[in-house]
Amino acid sequence: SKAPVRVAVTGAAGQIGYSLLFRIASGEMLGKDQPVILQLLDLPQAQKAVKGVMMELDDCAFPLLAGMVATDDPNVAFKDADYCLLVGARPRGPGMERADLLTANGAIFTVQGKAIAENASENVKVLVVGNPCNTNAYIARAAAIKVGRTNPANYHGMLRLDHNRALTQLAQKSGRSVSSLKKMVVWGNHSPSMYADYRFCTSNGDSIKDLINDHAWNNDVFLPTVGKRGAAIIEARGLSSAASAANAAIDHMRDWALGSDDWVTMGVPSDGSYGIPEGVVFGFPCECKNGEFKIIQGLEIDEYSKGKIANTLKELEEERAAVADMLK
Ligand code: NAX
Repeated sequence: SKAPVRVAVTGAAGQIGYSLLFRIASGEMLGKDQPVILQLLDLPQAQKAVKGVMMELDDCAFPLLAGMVATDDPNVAFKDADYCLLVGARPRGPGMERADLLTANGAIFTVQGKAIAENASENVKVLVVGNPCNTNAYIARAAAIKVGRTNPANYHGMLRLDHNRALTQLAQKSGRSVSSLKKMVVWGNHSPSMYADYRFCTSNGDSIKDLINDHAWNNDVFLPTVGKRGAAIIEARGLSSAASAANAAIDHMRDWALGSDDWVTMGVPSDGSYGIPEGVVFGFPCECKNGEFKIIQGLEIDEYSKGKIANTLKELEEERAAVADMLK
């Protein structure tokens, strides 16, 4: 049988943690033959709640759960970690400006990026879920680069929830099954500015764009529905998306680790592809194989798409400018 791998999860006492940890421990993320050790980070005041979650994990008697650690120290949480899911973040409080949110999170993610680079496995794969997730991933990566050791390409932000939201909207509109849809992509920031692009999307070889053939629906219904889905969930549930966010994190990590036969949207540090400045953590279409990901190259970007991509990039550039001083 395989040796256990170490999976660090931050914000372990939160809502997403409560959906995520049980699925990781049951083997849905890394495979039904891969034992895992969970290394759970949360704030000091949340340690009691983390203990409660660990009691429930114990009570599942998961065959693949080879150990658990709870801590409020990032150096302990990330020690020898093979996978890090950074879920915990500073939520936007009443009267908090966007810039305050960016700097509050900047402080968290500089510490965590450094702690990962100093303590984790050299091949660690990092996924930031906590918002603003693209810029938080950018910050963690920048802090990690100062340390060295880990691979700067392996600091990702989560766009997969947007990708999955888009797939279901398209399936419902086209009458095709979600499982038949291939080659979806969401460009840019995990925010309402993201550009869910189904120009390349197919269902059993048929073009979804041709099947739907409705530009007004794309612009006036589809994009706003996907972009504002998080707000719609809060409005309906009184709480932000949690199970679907945990599901997307599982999907992202599973495909990255085990491979995928379809395109998947990942927020990855740009290598300059499609004119996105190097290092900006941006939603791109990717393929995954043997534990590696690659940005799909050579897709045609039409005028409408150019405008959408420029718009979401502009927002990310503004976020990057707002945290630049912290990364000096
Ligand atoms: P909760 O408030 O339920 O849980 C957050 C947990 O993180 C708490 O237990 C808190 O104590 C902990 N925490 C805060 N700061 C920490 C730190 N410095 N180190 C370790 N733990 C820390 O939030 P939840 O609903 O679980 O959401 C977590 C994050 O995911 C939020 O930032 C949220 O905005 C973000 N989301 C991201 C999504 C995405 O698609 N990328 C979608 C869902 C979600 O909105």
